[in-house]
Amino acid sequence: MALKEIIILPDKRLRLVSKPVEKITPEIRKLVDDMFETMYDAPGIGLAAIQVAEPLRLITMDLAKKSEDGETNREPRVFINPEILSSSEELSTYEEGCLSIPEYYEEVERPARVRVRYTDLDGKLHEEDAEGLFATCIQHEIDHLNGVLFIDYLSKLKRDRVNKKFEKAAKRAAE
Ligand code: GNR
Ligand code: NI
Repeated sequence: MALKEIIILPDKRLRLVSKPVEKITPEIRKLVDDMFETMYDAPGIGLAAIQVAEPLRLITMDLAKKSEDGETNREPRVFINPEILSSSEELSTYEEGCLSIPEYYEEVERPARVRVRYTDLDGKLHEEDAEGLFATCIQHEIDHLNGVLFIDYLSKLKRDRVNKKFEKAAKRAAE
C-alpha cells in the first residue's frame, strides 16, 4: 500500500469529469488500496479517486463509528461507477467538510435519501437506498466525479472567500 497526496483547492483537476472504470484490473485494486490508506490516514469518511489525481469514477468510504471500547472497527466500502437513480424531495442539512478544502466546514442542504446503483470490487452490480450520513457522503463523493465541490452550493460570497483564501495560500507556498 502507499499513501497518496490529496490534491487541494485551487487545483483545477478537482473540476475534471472523471471517466468510468472499464475493467477491475490489478491496477484498480492497487489504487483502491492506496485510496483506503490515504483516506484512513487523513482521516476522512470518503474519498473520490480524483482527490488523489486519478480521474476515475471510483469512491472509497468508511462510515463506521468507533465502538464503545474505543477499538476502530472498519467498514470499508468501494463504489465503482456509482449513479444516483432517484432522490427524495425531503432535504436534510449536514455540516460538510472536504479533504480537498482542508479545515473549512459549512452546512449544505441535499436530498435526505437517494437510491444508488454501483459496481463493487467483484464486478457485482448493486442497488441500495441511502439515508442519513451515508446519503450525504455518497452525494458529496459522486459530485467529485462530476467536478462539483460542496462550496458550489454555498452563497457566492462564501465561495469567493474560500477560493481567495486557497489561491493566496498556494501563491505563498510557491514563493
Ligand atoms: O471526511 C469527510 N467528511 C465529510 C463530512 C460531511 C460530508 C461529507 C464528508 S466527505 C469528507 C471527505 C472528502 O472530502 N470526500 O470527498
Ligand atoms: Ni470531498
